[in-house]
Amino acid sequence: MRLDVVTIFPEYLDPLNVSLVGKARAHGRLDVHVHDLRAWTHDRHNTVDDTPYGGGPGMVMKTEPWGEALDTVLADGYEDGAHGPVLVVPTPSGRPFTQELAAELSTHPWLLFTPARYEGIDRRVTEEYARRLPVYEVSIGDYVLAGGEAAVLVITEAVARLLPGVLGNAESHRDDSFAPGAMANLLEGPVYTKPPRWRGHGIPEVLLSGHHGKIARWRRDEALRRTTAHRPDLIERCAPAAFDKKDREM
Ligand code: 6GU
Repeated sequence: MRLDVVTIFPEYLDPLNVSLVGKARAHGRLDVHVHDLRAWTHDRHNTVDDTPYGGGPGMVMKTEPWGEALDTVLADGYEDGAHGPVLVVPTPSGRPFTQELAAELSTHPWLLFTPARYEGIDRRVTEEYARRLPVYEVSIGDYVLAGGEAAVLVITEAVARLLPGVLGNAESHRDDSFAPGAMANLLEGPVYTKPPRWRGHGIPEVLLSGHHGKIARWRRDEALRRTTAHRPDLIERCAPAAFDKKDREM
């Protein structure tokens, strides 16, 4: 998968060299290109923003640098043989980023991110590229960030770990909170490793029983308990058939 990020803070994307995403790059599974938007300005101050039409606080990112930047990045990518780019526009007014959307994005060979600062990018930029490319306007949650760069890191990490060969063990995503399947819509319960006693804390007996059926049931109970406490909205979304008599007695 190819990733391009156009930003006024290229160094904000340095974490893409680290950990799982960094390793995916090193192994050639991810081809990451970070570009400085100011490279496509032509004035002495490398201006990327201006005051909003209609008035109001803050500044709006200008059309021209984004247009030149995106044209150049697209041309370069096509020249490299990439095809099927999609534009991912991080914005608090986008559609919610979910595991499902991460899975959908992970099927595209090329993602182009346009994280904005200030009050966002002049609407005409999205309009223009929506004529040529699928555009996903995406929000990572109900809070406001100072810019979209952190959202690019979040989205990239969620997408990269779904790419074939990146996680190593395909089973690792099977029980993920939000993964499809029997535990769909349940948060993952607690996990433990050695030693068996630490500062007076033991581990649940059942995990030492070797009884796979009992262990699976315990994990499901714990997932249900945690989901009820932290995300009752997810329980509401489960089909009633997902619960048995024992669940209802919990
Ligand atoms: Cl994608 N960008 C910004 N600036 N704030 C956000 C966001 C994105 N998602 C949630 N809040």
